[in-house]
Amino acid sequence: MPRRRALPLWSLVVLLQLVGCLLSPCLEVIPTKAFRCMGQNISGVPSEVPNTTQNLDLSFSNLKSLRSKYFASVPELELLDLTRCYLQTIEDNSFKDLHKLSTLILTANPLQDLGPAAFYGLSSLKKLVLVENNITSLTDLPIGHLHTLQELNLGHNNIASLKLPKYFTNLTSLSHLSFLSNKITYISRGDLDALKEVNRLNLTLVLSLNYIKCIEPGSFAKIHLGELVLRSSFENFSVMHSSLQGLIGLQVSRLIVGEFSDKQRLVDFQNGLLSGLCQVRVQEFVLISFRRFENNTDTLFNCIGNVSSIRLVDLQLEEISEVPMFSQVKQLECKKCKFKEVPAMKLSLFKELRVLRIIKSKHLNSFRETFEDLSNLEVLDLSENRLSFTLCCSPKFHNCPNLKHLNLSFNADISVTGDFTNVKNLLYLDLQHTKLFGPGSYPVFLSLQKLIYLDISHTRTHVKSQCTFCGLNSLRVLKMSGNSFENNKLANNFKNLSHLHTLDISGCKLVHVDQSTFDALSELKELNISNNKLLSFDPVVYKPLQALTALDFSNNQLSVLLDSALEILPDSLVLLDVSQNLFECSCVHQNFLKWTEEKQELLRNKESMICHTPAYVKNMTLSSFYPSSCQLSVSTVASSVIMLLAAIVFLFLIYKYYFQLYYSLLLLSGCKHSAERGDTYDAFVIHSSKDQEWVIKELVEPLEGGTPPFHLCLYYRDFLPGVPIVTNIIQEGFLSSRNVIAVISTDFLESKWCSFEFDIAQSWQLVEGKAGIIMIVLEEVNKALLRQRLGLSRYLRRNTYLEWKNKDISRHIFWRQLTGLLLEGKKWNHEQVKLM
Ligand SMILES: *C1O[C@H](CO)[C@@H](O)[C@H](O)[C@H]1NC(C)=O
Ligand SMILES: *[C@@H]1O[C@H](CO)[C@@H](O)[C@H](O)[C@H]1NC(C)=O
Ligand SMILES: *[C@@H]1O[C@H](CO)[C@@H](O)[C@H](O)[C@H]1NC(C)=O
Ligand SMILES: *[C@@H]1O[C@H](CO)[C@@H](O)[C@H](O)[C@H]1NC(C)=O
Ligand SMILES: *[C@@H]1O[C@H](CO)[C@@H](O)[C@H](O)[C@H]1NC(C)=O
Ligand SMILES: *[C@@H]1O[C@H](CO)[C@@H](O)[C@H](O)[C@H]1NC(C)=O
Ligand SMILES: *[C@@H]1O[C@H](CO)[C@@H](O)[C@H](O)[C@H]1NC(C)=O
Ligand SMILES: *[C@@H]1O[C@H](CO)[C@@H](O)[C@H](O)[C@H]1NC(C)=O
Ligand SMILES: *[C@@H]1O[C@H](CO)[C@@H](O)[C@H](O)[C@H]1NC(C)=O
Ligand SMILES: *[C@@H]1O[C@H](CO)[C@@H](O)[C@H](O)[C@H]1NC(C)=O
Ligand SMILES: *[C@@H]1O[C@H](CO)[C@@H](O)[C@H](O)[C@H]1NC(C)=O
Ligand SMILES: *[C@@H]1O[C@H](CO)[C@@H](O)[C@H](O)[C@H]1NC(C)=O
Repeated sequence: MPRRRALPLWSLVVLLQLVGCLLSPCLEVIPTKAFRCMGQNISGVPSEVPNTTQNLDLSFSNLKSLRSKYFASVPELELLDLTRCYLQTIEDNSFKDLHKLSTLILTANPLQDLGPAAFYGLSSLKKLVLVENNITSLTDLPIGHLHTLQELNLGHNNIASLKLPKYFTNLTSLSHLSFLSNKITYISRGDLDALKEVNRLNLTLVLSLNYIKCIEPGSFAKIHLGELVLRSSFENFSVMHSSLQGLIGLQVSRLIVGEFSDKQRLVDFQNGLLSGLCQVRVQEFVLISFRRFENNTDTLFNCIGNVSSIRLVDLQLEEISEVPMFSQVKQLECKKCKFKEVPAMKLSLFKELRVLRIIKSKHLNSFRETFEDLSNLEVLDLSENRLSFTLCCSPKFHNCPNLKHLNLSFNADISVTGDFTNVKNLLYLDLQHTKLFGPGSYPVFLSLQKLIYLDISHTRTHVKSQCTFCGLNSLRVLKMSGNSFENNKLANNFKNLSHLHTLDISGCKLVHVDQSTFDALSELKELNISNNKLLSFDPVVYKPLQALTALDFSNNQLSVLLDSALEILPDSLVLLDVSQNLFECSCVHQNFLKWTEEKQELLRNKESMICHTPAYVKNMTLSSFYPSSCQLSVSTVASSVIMLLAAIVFLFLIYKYYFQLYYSLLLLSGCKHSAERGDTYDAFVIHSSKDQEWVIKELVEPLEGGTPPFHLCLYYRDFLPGVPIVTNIIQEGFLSSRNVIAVISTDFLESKWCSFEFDIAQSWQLVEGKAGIIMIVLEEVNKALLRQRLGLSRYLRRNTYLEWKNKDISRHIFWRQLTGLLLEGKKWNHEQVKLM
């Protein structure tokens, strides 16, 4: 019957775990803190969610309804996501135990039945998301007791009226209230009265994507808001025009009006559209996404001329509209507009302007006009356009003495003349990623004595002139990565930049740095010289940089940092990146390798510090190379010592037990070969040489000459000459004989050789289990000694113990026994049979 194979216990356990994993509905996002159990058909919090959980995502599960104390098992919850859980009913006290919950998300549930105490217990709730919940009215929403609520999102519902119920006066922390994409059509006086009663200066009210037909004038009177968003809220131009009139009396920090570019209802911007805003107090006005501005946009600024900040975003505005007299606008931004020319003349009419940005306008390529008399202008940002112009920069500004920031980055190309007289107070100049003509060839920055920040990265500047940065005596930050230097070397280019704190010369194809290059930079804190082709870190060059805190030397061709280099690194250094160099991994550089081990906190990107040579350790990180190859750990030393000792002991044992080992080997080889060797002899005779006479006379002659004849193996006669005696004993004696006859006499017992042979015989008997030992004891033997010598052998079943007695009758018995024993298992050959 075939034995049934038992499944080992461990495999069962593994199997169970595997099944458990597959069936487990919850993913542990942060151990013991955050769990995601999505898409389950469950009724209740899954049992594997521990009571320590703070963040639980049950979205897309089939919950249908929530009962009282549904979440009792997870009292630590701070965020609960129940998005699309098919919830229709939330019974009273469902969230009762969640005193720490701050965010509750109920998006996309067809709520029909909300108990009046549904949200009881949520004493810390800050954010409630009731998006897409089929809510039609605010009146019955049981949230009046949520005093801590800051954000209430009611987007994508069917709310038709903005009439805020009385309970909103309780929501004193509310700062964000969204009705995005609802069905609000009329806003009437009194609707927002609840907002009047508390001094809510900073509420953001979102009414975008509604279908507002009318805002009754006075609805927003005496209301203070932080932000009001009205994007794609009106059906048509005339409705929008009259509704904005309805905002009269509103005071708002930021008013955002416009469309969504993908949900555009109103395309044209028409004259007088914003006339209603004359009655509104706005600090920042944002007009967003209007496509067509016919030629009648001259009223654009009519009612917003006194707003302190205006942002015009994504407007296809080709020209700046007429600027009202005495405008108060301090900040103006035009982003993604359609200007072709920098409208400097018209913009110069905003006399109060401090910050002007015209950015990301892909049609803007010309700058010919001049900014005039903008005595307050501090920041001019013309970045990310397609500007291409010459005569930068003085001629573009007339009487703009306060200009401090000029950003011309990410444009097409600019020719810099070196004339900065009209803007000599500049502090920040950013020209990065714009192709420049001028810098590098001659000292264009000479007059910018106050400049503290200069970015000319990636401007295709080729530094030929040693005086390229002359005059920049206050400069603190110089960024010029991705450019190039004459002969690919730094040669005294930074003399007199003694206040420099940050220098970025990464990716400049540098192969060499001259000795005195950094001599003036004693205040330098950050040096980025990465992505070059530098072969060495010469201590003499970098020694002057004694204030350095960060050095990026990555991606060069260093093979090692020598001791002298490590010594000059200042104590102030907290960040050093030497990754991606061509390190030579050799224990010759032990000091450096050991240093990298010790400076864990200093070094960045250690995983990219990789051996380059020799080839067999290529791609190995330094941190794995060093300890394995150069460091003798205690355990390696200990194990080596142990192995050495073991070897010594082993050799000693071999020396001491040479014979035993040798014959064991022979025995073992004998084991293999015994089958092949025939039984040449009937018996191998061990005896003392002193008993040789007895052996010949009493043993050999009668046995070999008798009938049947037996063939004995005798060492003096049958051993092969020139073969070691032990080999002979084994090969000729034991392996070729069926029996062993030990002739035991006093001499035998006293002879070392005989004892040795006898021992072999015994061992052989044990190993092979073959030859029996026939012990012939001659009379005069000391019995005690005999017992000691023969030990247990006497009693082994296969051994025979014969006593020789010089009496006829005893001899007869002796012979019968002996021949009987020798006959056992004897194979006759034909000759012998014939002879008989
Ligand atoms: C611009 O407006 C004037 C009247 O204000 C009108 O005569 C002219 O046709 C308009 N031009 C365009 C291109 O709409
Ligand atoms: C969800 O489980 C309920 C029983 O708890 C069962 O009646 C229902 O058919 C299951 N729904 C699905 C989609 O598996
Ligand atoms: C969570 O459960 C453990 C027992 O499972 C209990 O000892 C511990 O007090 C519980 N913690 C809370 C906050 O309920
Ligand atoms: C929304 O609620 C109304 C009743 O107030 C119901 O007739 C309608 O089916 C619900 N819609 C959805 C999508 O659940
Ligand atoms: C407003 O808060 C008060 C005091 O906490 C409370 O008594 C009242 O019921 C709340 N109003 C609503 C509509 O929940
Ligand atoms: C108003 O809230 C906005 C965020 O909604 C915040 O950035 C701003 O600082 C707040 N203003 C005041 C005066 O609290
Ligand atoms: C604008 O919408 C209102 C309300 O739907 C409608 O009465 C009016 O005729 C529309 N006006 C235009 C110019 O389409
Ligand atoms: C803007 O302010 C100036 C003076 O501060 C005033 O004369 C002008 O009427 C104001 N314009 C608007 C549109 O409020
Ligand atoms: C200049 O503009 C670019 C692009 O908007 C911006 O990344 C950079 O920080 C600006 N430079 C300064 C000095 O503000
Ligand atoms: C070097 O800078 C100092 C002020 O830091 C200034 O006085 C001196 O003229 C400058 N020398 C040159 C050659 O620019
Ligand atoms: C050095 O410049 C390279 C780009 O050239 C940049 O990736 C790296 O982050 C800079 N290093 C530091 C420390 O800022
Ligand atoms: C080293 O890594 C690079 C990229 O990871 C690989 O292309 C290259 O064959 C690797 N070299 C060796 C010797 O493993």
